[in-house]
This record gives sequence, C-alpha cells and structure tokens, in this order.
Amino acid sequence: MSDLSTLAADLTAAVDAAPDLAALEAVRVSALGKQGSISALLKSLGSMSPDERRERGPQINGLRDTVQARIAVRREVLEAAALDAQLASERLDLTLPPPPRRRGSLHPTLRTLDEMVAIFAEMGFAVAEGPDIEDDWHNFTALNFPPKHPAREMHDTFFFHPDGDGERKVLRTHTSPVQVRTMMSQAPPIRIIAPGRTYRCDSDQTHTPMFHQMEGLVIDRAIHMGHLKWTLDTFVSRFFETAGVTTRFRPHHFPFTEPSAEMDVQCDRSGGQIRIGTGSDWLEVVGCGMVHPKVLVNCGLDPAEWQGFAFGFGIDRLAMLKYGMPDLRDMFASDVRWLKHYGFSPFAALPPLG
Ligand code: 2NM
Repeated sequence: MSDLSTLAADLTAAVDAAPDLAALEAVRVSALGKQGSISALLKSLGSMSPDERRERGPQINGLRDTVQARIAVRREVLEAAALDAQLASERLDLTLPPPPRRRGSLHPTLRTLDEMVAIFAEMGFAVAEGPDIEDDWHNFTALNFPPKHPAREMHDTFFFHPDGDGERKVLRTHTSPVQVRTMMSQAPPIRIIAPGRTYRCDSDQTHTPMFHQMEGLVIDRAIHMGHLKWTLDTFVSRFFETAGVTTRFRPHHFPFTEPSAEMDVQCDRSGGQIRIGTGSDWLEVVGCGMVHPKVLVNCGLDPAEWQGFAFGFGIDRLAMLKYGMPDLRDMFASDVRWLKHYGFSPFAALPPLG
C-alpha cells in the first residue's frame, strides 16, 4: 500500500511543480507512457493471483485516474499562462505615431491616372490593357495607317530587329492597339479606357521617348459626336475641378477617326502660369473623333450597325498642366528631390466626383 501512496505523492508533486507544458508532458510520459511507472503497475496485474488482483486492481486504477485528473488540471493552468505570455509578447500599440520620415510617394503620372480612372469608371468605362510590344498590324494597319504614313518611319517608331518571318515588332506608339484587340475579342456595346506606356523616338521639353496615354473607346448603336462632346466636357470639368469649363473643337486629322478633332479648354496664361476655366486663351487637352468605318471593318464590326467614338489623352501632359511641372523630361529622371516635391501620399484622397 505504502508504495502506491509514495508514488502518488511523488507524481502529484511533480505534476504540480511542472513549470511548463513540456515539463508536464515529461511527467505524464514517466507515469503513463509505455515505460511509465503506473503502466508497469497495470501490467503487473496480469501475473497476480485473482485475490491479489481484486485488491490491487482498484488501487492501481484509482492511482492512474488521480494522476490523469491532476495532469488535466495542471495543463489547463499552464495553457492559460502560455496564452497570456503570447498575447503579452505580441501586443501592438496602435496608438503609437507612424515613423516620422515619408519614405516614398506616388508619381504624379500615377496619381493623375488614378484620378482619370475614377472619373471614367463612374461614367461606366472599364479599364482595358494590352502588350507594350505590338505587331505592325495592331499598331498601324488595323488603324488605317496608309503603308507610307510618316508615323511608321524610323524616327517616330521604335522597331525591333526583324524576327524569323521578317516581321518587325514595334514598341506601341499609342494605346490604340488595345482598342483594336478589344473590338476583336468583345462583342459591342463597348465602353473602355486603355491607360498605359507608349513609346516614340522623340525628346525635348514636351516629349519623352516613353510617355503615358489614356485612350477611350465607345462602340454602340447610333453613337454620334454629341456623345463624344458630352463625355469629354464632363471629364475635363471634373478633372480640373471647375464646373462648366468652356471647350472648343478644332478639326484635325487622324487616320483612325473620321471626322477627327482636337478639343481645347479655355484658359488664362497671363501671370506665368496656366489657369483653367477663365481667360482668353485655349489649351489643347485631347485628340478625338468618330471611329473610321475602315477601322470598324478591320476589327470585324459592321459600320452599318455599329458606330463609335474614341479619344486619346497624354496622361503626363495632363499631370503637368494640373500640377504645374514645367518640363516633361523631369517626370522620368528619377530625381528624388523632384519626386519628394511633386509626389503624392498614397493615402491622399481622390478629388470628389462632380
Ligand atoms: C486619339 C485620337 C483620336 C483612337 C481611335 C481608336 C480606335 F481604335 F478606335 F480606332 N483608338 N484611339 C483615337 C482617336 C486616339 O489619340 C490622340
């Protein structure tokens, strides 16, 4: 009897003294594991006489139950303590101030793109994208550029070396091939904007070899210039945040639209900077027109059933106008002082929609 009560006292003390869950598990294994002290006693029952077993059986089983219950109690205590310790060590103080230094900023082009997307998305346009490296057909031929058109020439277009078939890929010179791909892969009605990088071999105060365009395309039944004018008027008054900007259309020429136009907004250039919405000057902001019937046919649409309008903005140019940067080349020079001065916080709210 006393051997069992000694063992019970020892095990109970060890369980209560276990400092953590690993130590408690070690005690459990030493008593109840395969080689454990209580397991050995349970095994010894098999070789006892029936009388002896009748007496010792309940005692040994009782000891096992007592120790098991004690372990369960201790485990709960230790688990609660472990959780408290983890919560204390993982505590985050959300009231601490953010790091003092602003490490990065959004480029004005990206900011302007976000503003433009918000305005057009609210009007029901979806964003479409396509590859920067295009083939001649999507960049020129489908868009009704005649074979000898000057825009195809070396000084405007970045050509790749001819591939195995003698085909020269190009860096897209505009995002219009995205519109071509959309017309060919989606059934009308279509309402998309295509923002992205475009490339032309040109560099001066208002041109960089890489720049960003956002073109738009609407294809539906009975679409006319009135829809185009409303869309662009609405866009510019929201973008420049001046209700009722005066605009004018000047006839222009693009191979892919007929008629074609450029739209100007009224502005004031006196005093060294440009103010939109007042004054007696005009500022060109967007090229546009009705999609040429040949372009519709090239893209598999019947011009008798479907018409459309399209337009194209220079995103960097609009950013310069709205945020007052004087030289387009600075936009992509990656000068951290320039980026710090003209960059935007990623948390800055977009202007409200009209
Ligand atoms: C512009 C100006 C006018 C234009 C046309 C097309 C298409 F694919 F529908 F024919 N996409 N973009 C377009 C029209 C672009 O950018 C100054």
